[in-house]
Amino acid sequence: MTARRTQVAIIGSGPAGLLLGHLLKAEGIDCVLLERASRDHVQSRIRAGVLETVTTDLMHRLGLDERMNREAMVEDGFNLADGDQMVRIDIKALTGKTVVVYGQTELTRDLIAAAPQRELEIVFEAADLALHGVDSAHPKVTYTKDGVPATLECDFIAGCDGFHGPSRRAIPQHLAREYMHEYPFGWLGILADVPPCHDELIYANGPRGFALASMRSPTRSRYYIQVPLTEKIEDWPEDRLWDELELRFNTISQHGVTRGPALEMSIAPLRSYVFETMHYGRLFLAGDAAHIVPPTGAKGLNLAASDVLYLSDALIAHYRRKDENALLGYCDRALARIWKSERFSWSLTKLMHSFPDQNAFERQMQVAEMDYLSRSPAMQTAIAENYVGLPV
Ligand code: RFL
Ligand code: PHB
Repeated sequence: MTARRTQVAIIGSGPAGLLLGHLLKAEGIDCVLLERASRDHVQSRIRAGVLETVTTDLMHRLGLDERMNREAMVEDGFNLADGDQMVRIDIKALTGKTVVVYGQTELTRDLIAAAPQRELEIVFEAADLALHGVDSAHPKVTYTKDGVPATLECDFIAGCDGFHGPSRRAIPQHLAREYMHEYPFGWLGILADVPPCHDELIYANGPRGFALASMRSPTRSRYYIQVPLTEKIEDWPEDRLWDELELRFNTISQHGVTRGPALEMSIAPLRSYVFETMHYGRLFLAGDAAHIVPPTGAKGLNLAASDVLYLSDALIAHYRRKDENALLGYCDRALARIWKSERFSWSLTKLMHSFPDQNAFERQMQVAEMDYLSRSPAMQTAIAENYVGLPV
């Protein structure tokens, strides 16, 4: 049995946990990250691709932006298509801001690579993790590493362990409220080393359902299509998916779809979820541990970034100035931004997907909204300011 102490025990080394760990360490606050998966597993998960300023600003502030500055692609706009009609949302002209394409995988790698030199300890493969005494003055986390039981005592626990992690369950049900909305489809994604079909992202709706043309670099593409929840990855040989992507994008994209061997293919269900409260005793939740958005609009990782910005501010105020108000205000401050991102992701999902039980009237509502959007700078601005990220 090993036992030791830190100021903040951080559970999970996804973007939320890693960013929080670096932000606290930069202020001299002691913390340890406990991660169930292996380093290789964490570094190879293919997920988000689009970063808002809130996320890139954190990387700048941490001085961990060198590779991102060099490799990220700055996007001045993106496209919404319905059938062959495509509307370009000029986010730069409409908001003065841009987003960047830089994979979550790359961000995670940069944060993990910088951990040793910043003396940020990450315990990978921490098994059987459990939270104790979160409503007491002496919380602790127990886990097993290489078969040896370990205890980490701390002042605070940051639950950054994603949707399936144990932190949220440490909050008594009767003190919390759950909001859940499930969508009747998932996204099938493919990553391949082929040039993107278009210079900017295209979110496309049409009679065959939703599809997204995204990218990671000028030579690496990321595509998604909407699939019924009953479908399995085995139902989708690569050629079937490429055929489908050609049908969706060849008539509307600049360069047409280039096929290539898949580096990764996976199916993710779509859901909207908020867990209120994000604070109980000495436990604070951040990122996917407390909320999920459907990926339409690319908000998930960026919300994790705004949560940990607020949480690190609050912990710094506690340790530097003994100011408890920021910790008490964390949940409300985070939720105000979360609900607006929930709304945007939900409304873009509704506009851009084919719903199995959709009737002719509901389809006409999508057509009318796209037509309105194509003619209304006011509506384009509303979409653009949400896409680049609402103020923090
Ligand atoms: P993560 O990334 O899930 O990290 C949680 C970590 O906790 C660990 N963990 C545990 N550790 C110890 N003990 C336990 N018992 C544990 N249980 C879990 C896990 O192993 C993991 O390492 O949550 P975090 O940090 O809150 O980050 C959230 C983001 O990962 C997520 O919101 C985004 O990926 C969502 N998302 C997107 N977000 C964007 O901002 N832009 C995008 O373009 C975008 N595209 C996407 C996405 C998510 C997708 N999927 C797969 C759901 C596209 C897709 C397809
Ligand atoms: C991605 O490139 O993985 C991506 C981009 C935009 C989204 C979701 C995912 O809205």
